[in-house]
Amino acid sequence: MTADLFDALRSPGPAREPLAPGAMLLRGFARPDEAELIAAIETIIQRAPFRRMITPGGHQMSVAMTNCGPFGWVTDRSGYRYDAVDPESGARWPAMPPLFRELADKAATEAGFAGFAPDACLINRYEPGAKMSLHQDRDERDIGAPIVSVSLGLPATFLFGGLKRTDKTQRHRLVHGDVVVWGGPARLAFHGVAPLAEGEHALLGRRRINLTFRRAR
Ligand SMILES: O=C(O)CCC(=O)C(=O)O
Ligand SMILES: [Mn+2]
Repeated sequence: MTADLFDALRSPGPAREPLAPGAMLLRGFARPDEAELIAAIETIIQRAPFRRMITPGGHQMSVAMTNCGPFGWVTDRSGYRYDAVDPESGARWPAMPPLFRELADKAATEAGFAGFAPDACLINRYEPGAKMSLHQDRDERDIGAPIVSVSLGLPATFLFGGLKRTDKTQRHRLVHGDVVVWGGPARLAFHGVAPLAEGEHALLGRRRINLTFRRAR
């Protein structure tokens, strides 16, 4: 028996579902922290409320967004960028709670990317009907770091493709507490979220909230 297999039998750990080389779905990984995560999100959105941003093409996104941490991802008519300041308030984004950082690092480590130190956390709010089209996360200066994506609230269908937009996409149902990590050979994989179905979540109501952790600078 190999040491790895022995370890796996002794401490099964979270349910892991490999999606592709470099990409891993950690089922229920954020569940133990759900109450603290939701409380922290409520505090953040008091200072930096959700808003539906405008794409460079002039379309309003269906997903409402805000950020915490040193840098926040924003889009407007001039393009996509990371900004240390919330353009709505002119103030710095709320600090990233230590729990967020720790959870992101733990999940990255679990997926094989130890030492992840996110400096940006984009917070996405989906209401029924909201979606995110297939895209790559490529506004970060250093793509050596992975992406860690935490799902809370209503379930969603996550689309995960390859390095070309036209590559076939897999569909994965993500539920409250699931975490997806992609990096290394999967770092620039196309991904998106199908239109959110109607529903009511016990803790978050008619919403899905996604935390996307990145190393932006
Ligand atoms: O909501 C999700 O699960 C994915 C979000 C995402 O891909 C992004 O914010 O770039
Ligand atoms: Mn993305």
